[in-house]
Amino acid sequence: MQSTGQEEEDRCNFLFKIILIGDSNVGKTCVIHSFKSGLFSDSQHNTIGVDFTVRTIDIDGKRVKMQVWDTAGQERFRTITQSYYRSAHGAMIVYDLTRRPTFESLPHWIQGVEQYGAANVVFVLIGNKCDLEAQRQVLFEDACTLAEQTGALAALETSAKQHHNIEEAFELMARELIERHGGIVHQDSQSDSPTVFLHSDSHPVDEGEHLEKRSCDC
Ligand SMILES: Nc1nc2c(ncn2[C@@H]2O[C@H](COP(=O)(O)OP(=O)(O)O)[C@@H](O)[C@H]2O)c(=O)[nH]1
Ligand SMILES: [Mg+2]
Repeated sequence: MQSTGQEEEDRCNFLFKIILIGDSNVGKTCVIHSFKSGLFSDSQHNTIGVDFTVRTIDIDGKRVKMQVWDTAGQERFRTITQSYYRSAHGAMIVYDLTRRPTFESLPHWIQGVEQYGAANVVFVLIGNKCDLEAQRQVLFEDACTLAEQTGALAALETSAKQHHNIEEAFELMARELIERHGGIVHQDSQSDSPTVFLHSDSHPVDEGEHLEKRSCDC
């Protein structure tokens, strides 16, 4: 028997709307595609209009539905309609670590989240294309510093192409959102921050010095 959409909805414990923003060609659509299917497609993604993808993940036995929105090209003009930000719980702000100007755009995108998003939107900085190490133009440390200065939850480096750190990025976001929405995700009752497995190239902002200097290992 096929379940109805409503039944499906009822079975999940949390539903979070996540938006991806950042300059054109940083890999936002590929990151979403990688999260959805684990696949990478080199073809152009020129979808017109705003679209979203849904994937339900399991976090410590809780079913968390992640509704992930793609700008679908609006960012080319650096103007995203305000409605895109509306009701977003989390934002992934993506830059291309092989193109410094896309990193320098981050304050612009953060400002958009602050201006149009809800007061408590959680955001992370994502340096994508870490498979292109030889072409790197942005140090991970710089992203960590910016994350700390701007109140981002974390800075992470990903490769949509190699499906590296993609799951971790969404899981990190999901755990923080569960936490903020009253869920109990702690495995370790001694800890006062969510227990999240992190690759060496992710940097939770409030975890202190031992995570400071990291480089991408992909
Ligand atoms: N090497 C590499 N290329 C990527 C990666 N992610 C995306 N790309 C390429 O970057 C280009 C832009 O990707 P796209 O997802 O369309 O960017 P968007 O405009 O931010 O949605 C495409 O040619 C992708 O194939 C990655 O992790 N590594
Ligand atoms: Mg796109």
